[in-house]
Amino acid sequence: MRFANLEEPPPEQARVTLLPIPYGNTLTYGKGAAKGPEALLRASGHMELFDETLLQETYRIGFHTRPLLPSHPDGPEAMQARIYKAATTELNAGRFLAAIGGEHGITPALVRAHRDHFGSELSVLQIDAHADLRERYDDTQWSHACVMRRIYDLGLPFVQVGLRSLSLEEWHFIRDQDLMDRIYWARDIVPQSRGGDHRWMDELVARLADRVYISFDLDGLDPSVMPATGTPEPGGLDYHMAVELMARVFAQREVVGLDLVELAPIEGQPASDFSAARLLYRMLGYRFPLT
Ligand SMILES: [Mn+2]
Repeated sequence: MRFANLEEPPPEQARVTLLPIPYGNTLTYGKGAAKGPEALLRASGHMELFDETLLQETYRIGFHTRPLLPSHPDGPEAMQARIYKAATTELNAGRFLAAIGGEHGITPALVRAHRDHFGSELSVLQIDAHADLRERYDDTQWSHACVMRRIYDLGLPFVQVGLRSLSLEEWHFIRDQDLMDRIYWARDIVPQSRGGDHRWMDELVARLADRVYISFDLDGLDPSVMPATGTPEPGGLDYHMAVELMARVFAQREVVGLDLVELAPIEGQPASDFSAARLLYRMLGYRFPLT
Protein backbone atom coordinates (compact mmCIF):
# COMPACT_ATOMS: atom_id res chain seq x y z
CA MET A 1 0.00 0.00 0.00
CA ARG A 2 1.07 3.55 -0.73
CA PHE A 3 0.18 6.83 0.91
CA ALA A 4 -2.77 8.38 -0.92
CA ASN A 5 -2.30 5.88 -3.79
CA LEU A 6 0.40 8.21 -5.11
CA GLU A 7 2.70 7.47 -7.98
CA GLU A 8 5.76 7.51 -5.78
CA PRO A 9 9.33 8.38 -6.68
CA PRO A 10 11.91 5.66 -6.03
CA PRO A 11 13.26 5.80 -2.46
CA GLU A 12 16.48 7.56 -3.46
CA GLN A 13 14.47 10.46 -4.88
CA ALA A 14 12.06 10.72 -1.94
CA ARG A 15 12.57 13.12 0.96
CA VAL A 16 10.16 11.32 3.26
CA THR A 17 9.86 7.63 4.02
CA LEU A 18 6.61 6.38 5.47
CA LEU A 19 7.30 3.20 7.40
CA PRO A 20 4.14 1.29 8.34
CA ILE A 21 4.71 -0.99 11.35
CA PRO A 22 1.62 -3.11 12.04
CA TYR A 23 2.85 -4.25 15.42
CA GLY A 24 0.45 -5.25 18.19
CA ASN A 25 2.23 -7.81 20.28
CA THR A 26 2.26 -6.19 23.70
CA LEU A 27 -1.22 -4.69 23.61
CA THR A 28 -3.24 -4.84 26.79
CA TYR A 29 -6.70 -4.37 25.36
CA GLY A 30 -7.30 -5.91 21.98
CA LYS A 31 -4.83 -6.22 19.14
CA GLY A 32 -6.45 -3.57 16.97
CA ALA A 33 -3.39 -1.37 16.53
CA ALA A 34 -1.85 -3.97 14.23
CA LYS A 35 -4.46 -2.88 11.68
CA GLY A 36 -3.67 0.82 12.14
CA PRO A 37 -1.16 1.37 9.34
CA GLU A 38 -3.37 -0.15 6.66
CA ALA A 39 -6.40 1.82 7.86
CA LEU A 40 -4.44 5.08 7.80
CA LEU A 41 -3.02 4.40 4.36
CA ARG A 42 -6.43 3.41 3.03
CA ALA A 43 -8.03 6.59 4.39
CA SER A 44 -5.21 8.68 2.92
CA GLY A 45 -6.35 7.58 -0.52
CA HIS A 46 -9.60 9.48 -0.05
CA MET A 47 -8.43 12.77 1.40
CA GLU A 48 -7.60 16.02 -0.39
CA LEU A 49 -3.90 16.29 -1.18
CA PHE A 50 -4.15 20.06 -1.21
CA ASP A 51 -3.53 21.30 2.32
CA GLU A 52 -6.07 24.07 2.81
CA THR A 53 -4.10 25.80 5.56
CA LEU A 54 -0.59 25.53 4.10
CA LEU A 55 -1.88 26.10 0.56
CA GLN A 56 0.36 23.42 -0.87
CA GLU A 57 0.30 19.85 -2.12
CA THR A 58 2.66 18.44 0.45
CA TYR A 59 3.14 15.10 -1.32
CA ARG A 60 5.19 16.92 -3.99
CA ILE A 61 8.19 16.83 -1.65
CA GLY A 62 8.36 13.12 -2.50
CA PHE A 63 6.93 10.38 -0.32
CA HIS A 64 8.00 6.78 -0.45
CA THR A 65 5.91 4.22 1.43
CA ARG A 66 7.77 1.12 2.56
CA PRO A 67 6.05 -2.25 2.70
CA LEU A 68 4.48 -3.18 6.05
CA LEU A 69 7.30 -4.10 8.45
CA PRO A 70 6.39 -7.57 9.71
CA SER A 71 6.41 -8.38 13.42
CA HIS A 72 9.39 -10.45 14.49
CA PRO A 73 8.49 -14.01 15.51
CA ASP A 74 11.07 -13.99 18.31
CA GLY A 75 9.24 -11.34 20.31
CA PRO A 76 9.55 -7.72 21.44
CA GLU A 77 13.33 -7.48 21.78
CA ALA A 78 13.95 -8.91 18.31
CA MET A 79 11.30 -6.54 16.99
CA GLN A 80 13.15 -3.58 18.50
CA ALA A 81 16.24 -4.64 16.58
CA ARG A 82 14.26 -4.99 13.36
CA ILE A 83 12.72 -1.52 13.72
CA TYR A 84 16.09 0.01 14.60
CA LYS A 85 17.64 -1.46 11.47
CA ALA A 86 14.82 -0.32 9.20
CA ALA A 87 14.93 3.20 10.65
CA THR A 88 18.71 3.46 10.41
CA THR A 89 18.60 2.56 6.72
CA GLU A 90 16.35 5.55 6.02
CA LEU A 91 18.30 7.97 8.20
CA ASN A 92 21.61 6.99 6.62
CA ALA A 93 20.08 7.68 3.22
CA GLY A 94 19.16 11.19 4.39
CA ARG A 95 15.42 10.71 4.35
CA PHE A 96 12.95 11.99 6.93
CA LEU A 97 11.26 9.05 8.62
CA ALA A 98 7.61 9.00 9.64
CA ALA A 99 6.65 5.69 11.24
CA ILE A 100 3.02 4.63 11.30
CA GLY A 101 1.95 2.27 14.10
CA GLY A 102 1.05 -0.08 15.31
CA GLU A 103 1.27 0.05 19.03
CA HIS A 104 3.42 2.49 20.94
CA GLY A 105 6.02 -0.17 21.70
CA ILE A 106 7.70 0.62 18.36
CA THR A 107 8.94 3.98 19.63
CA PRO A 108 12.06 3.15 21.71
CA ALA A 109 13.83 1.60 18.72
CA LEU A 110 12.89 4.56 16.54
CA VAL A 111 14.14 7.09 19.07
CA ARG A 112 17.38 5.18 19.56
CA ALA A 113 17.98 5.16 15.80
CA HIS A 114 17.43 8.94 15.68
CA ARG A 115 19.64 9.49 18.73
CA ASP A 116 22.43 7.46 17.15
CA HIS A 117 22.10 9.39 13.90
CA PHE A 118 21.52 12.95 15.12
CA GLY A 119 23.26 12.82 18.50
CA SER A 120 22.10 13.24 22.08
CA GLU A 121 21.10 16.90 21.75
CA LEU A 122 17.63 15.68 21.05
CA SER A 123 14.33 16.10 22.91
CA VAL A 124 11.43 13.69 22.66
CA LEU A 125 7.95 15.18 22.58
CA GLN A 126 5.29 12.65 23.53
CA ILE A 127 1.60 13.34 22.99
CA ASP A 128 -0.31 10.72 24.95
CA ALA A 129 -3.04 10.07 27.50
CA HIS A 130 -0.66 7.76 29.36
CA ALA A 131 2.64 8.34 31.10
CA ASP A 132 4.16 5.08 29.74
CA LEU A 133 6.78 5.21 32.52
CA ARG A 134 6.46 1.68 33.87
CA GLU A 135 9.67 -0.29 34.29
CA ARG A 136 8.01 -3.50 33.07
CA TYR A 137 4.55 -4.53 31.97
CA ASP A 138 3.10 -7.87 30.87
CA ASP A 139 6.50 -9.39 31.63
CA THR A 140 8.44 -7.26 29.16
CA GLN A 141 10.27 -3.97 29.33
CA TRP A 142 9.30 -3.29 25.69
CA SER A 143 5.59 -2.94 26.39
CA HIS A 144 3.63 0.06 25.11
CA ALA A 145 3.29 0.94 28.82
CA CYS A 146 7.10 1.33 29.22
CA VAL A 147 7.92 3.51 26.22
CA MET A 148 8.94 6.68 28.00
CA ARG A 149 10.79 4.77 30.69
CA ARG A 150 13.01 3.39 27.92
CA ILE A 151 13.49 6.93 26.61
CA TYR A 152 14.44 7.98 30.11
CA ASP A 153 16.99 5.14 30.16
CA LEU A 154 18.48 6.54 26.93
CA GLY A 155 19.16 9.74 28.85
CA LEU A 156 17.18 11.93 26.45
CA PRO A 157 15.09 14.79 27.81
CA PHE A 158 11.39 14.50 27.10
CA VAL A 159 8.16 16.44 27.45
CA GLN A 160 4.79 14.75 27.92
CA VAL A 161 1.54 16.32 26.72
CA GLY A 162 -2.08 15.35 27.33
CA LEU A 163 -1.45 12.97 30.22
CA ARG A 164 -4.46 11.86 32.24
CA SER A 165 -3.77 8.24 33.21
CA LEU A 166 -0.94 6.68 35.20
CA SER A 167 -0.20 4.16 37.93
CA LEU A 168 0.99 4.75 41.46
CA GLU A 169 4.42 3.37 40.44
CA GLU A 170 4.63 5.89 37.62
CA TRP A 171 3.56 8.71 39.90
CA HIS A 172 6.33 7.80 42.34
CA PHE A 173 8.83 7.72 39.48
CA ILE A 174 7.77 11.17 38.28
CA ARG A 175 8.04 12.54 41.82
CA ASP A 176 11.34 10.87 42.66
CA GLN A 177 13.03 11.76 39.35
CA ASP A 178 11.65 15.29 39.48
CA LEU A 179 9.85 15.05 36.12
CA MET A 180 6.81 17.12 37.10
CA ASP A 181 7.72 20.24 35.15
CA ARG A 182 8.04 18.25 31.92
CA ILE A 183 4.40 17.16 32.04
CA TYR A 184 1.52 19.09 30.51
CA TRP A 185 -1.53 17.46 32.07
CA ALA A 186 -4.68 17.36 29.98
CA ARG A 187 -6.65 18.76 32.92
CA ASP A 188 -4.58 21.97 32.76
CA ILE A 189 -3.96 22.54 29.07
CA VAL A 190 -7.32 21.54 27.57
CA PRO A 191 -9.34 24.16 29.49
CA GLN A 192 -6.67 26.79 28.79
CA SER A 193 -6.65 26.16 25.06
CA ARG A 194 -10.46 25.97 24.93
CA GLY A 195 -10.46 29.43 26.42
CA GLY A 196 -8.13 30.57 23.63
CA ASP A 197 -5.02 30.66 25.81
CA HIS A 198 -2.22 28.72 24.08
CA ARG A 199 0.66 30.17 26.09
CA TRP A 200 1.43 26.75 27.53
CA MET A 201 2.47 25.68 24.02
CA ASP A 202 5.18 28.31 23.83
CA GLU A 203 6.37 27.41 27.31
CA LEU A 204 6.51 23.78 26.19
CA VAL A 205 8.46 24.55 23.03
CA ALA A 206 10.98 26.52 25.10
CA ARG A 207 11.75 23.32 27.03
CA LEU A 208 12.70 21.42 23.87
CA ALA A 209 16.21 21.10 22.47
CA ASP A 210 16.87 22.42 18.96
CA ARG A 211 16.21 18.96 17.57
CA VAL A 212 13.00 17.14 18.43
CA TYR A 213 11.58 13.69 17.85
CA ILE A 214 7.78 13.55 18.07
CA SER A 215 5.97 10.45 19.29
CA PHE A 216 2.27 11.02 18.79
CA ASP A 217 0.09 8.46 20.53
CA LEU A 218 -3.35 9.12 19.09
CA ASP A 219 -5.00 8.45 22.46
CA GLY A 220 -3.63 11.83 23.50
CA LEU A 221 -6.58 13.18 21.52
CA ASP A 222 -10.00 13.08 23.09
CA PRO A 223 -12.01 9.90 22.31
CA SER A 224 -14.73 12.11 20.81
CA VAL A 225 -12.17 13.00 18.13
CA MET A 226 -10.24 9.74 18.08
CA PRO A 227 -12.31 6.83 19.38
CA ALA A 228 -10.24 4.21 17.55
CA THR A 229 -7.42 3.57 20.02
CA GLY A 230 -6.67 0.53 22.17
CA THR A 231 -6.91 2.37 25.48
CA PRO A 232 -9.06 5.52 25.14
CA GLU A 233 -9.23 7.96 28.06
CA PRO A 234 -11.70 10.82 28.53
CA GLY A 235 -10.66 14.45 28.61
CA GLY A 236 -8.04 14.71 25.88
CA LEU A 237 -6.91 17.28 23.33
CA ASP A 238 -9.19 18.27 20.50
CA TYR A 239 -8.01 18.21 16.90
CA HIS A 240 -7.37 21.91 16.42
CA MET A 241 -5.49 22.12 19.69
CA ALA A 242 -3.17 19.30 18.66
CA VAL A 243 -2.61 20.82 15.23
CA GLU A 244 -1.85 24.22 16.77
CA LEU A 245 0.73 22.61 19.04
CA MET A 246 2.32 20.86 16.07
CA ALA A 247 2.39 24.12 14.10
CA ARG A 248 4.37 25.81 16.86
CA VAL A 249 6.77 22.95 17.45
CA PHE A 250 7.58 22.54 13.75
CA ALA A 251 7.95 26.29 13.27
CA GLN A 252 10.37 26.76 16.14
CA ARG A 253 12.35 23.53 16.24
CA GLU A 254 13.95 21.08 13.82
CA VAL A 255 11.78 17.99 13.99
CA VAL A 256 14.07 15.15 12.91
CA GLY A 257 11.56 12.31 12.96
CA LEU A 258 8.14 11.25 14.12
CA ASP A 259 5.82 8.38 14.79
CA LEU A 260 2.04 8.22 14.88
CA VAL A 261 0.86 5.24 16.90
CA GLU A 262 -2.05 3.34 18.45
CA LEU A 263 -4.62 3.74 15.70
CA ALA A 264 -6.88 0.73 16.30
CA PRO A 265 -9.46 1.07 13.54
CA ILE A 266 -13.14 0.43 14.26
CA GLU A 267 -14.96 -1.41 11.49
CA GLY A 268 -17.53 0.84 9.87
CA GLN A 269 -16.29 4.01 11.64
CA PRO A 270 -13.51 5.42 9.47
CA ALA A 271 -13.44 8.92 11.01
CA SER A 272 -10.44 8.12 13.20
CA ASP A 273 -8.51 6.71 10.25
CA PHE A 274 -9.08 9.94 8.34
CA SER A 275 -8.13 12.07 11.34
CA ALA A 276 -4.87 10.14 11.71
CA ALA A 277 -4.07 10.42 7.99
CA ARG A 278 -4.83 14.13 7.98
CA LEU A 279 -2.75 14.74 11.07
CA LEU A 280 0.22 12.95 9.56
CA TYR A 281 -0.09 14.85 6.29
CA ARG A 282 -0.33 18.17 8.14
CA MET A 283 2.75 17.39 10.22
CA LEU A 284 4.74 16.57 7.10
CA GLY A 285 3.50 19.80 5.57
CA TYR A 286 4.80 21.75 8.54
CA ARG A 287 8.12 19.95 8.23
CA PHE A 288 8.47 20.61 4.51
CA PRO A 289 6.87 23.93 3.55
CA LEU A 290 6.90 24.33 -0.23
CA THR A 291 6.80 28.10 -0.34
MN1 LIG B 1 -1.25 6.02 25.24
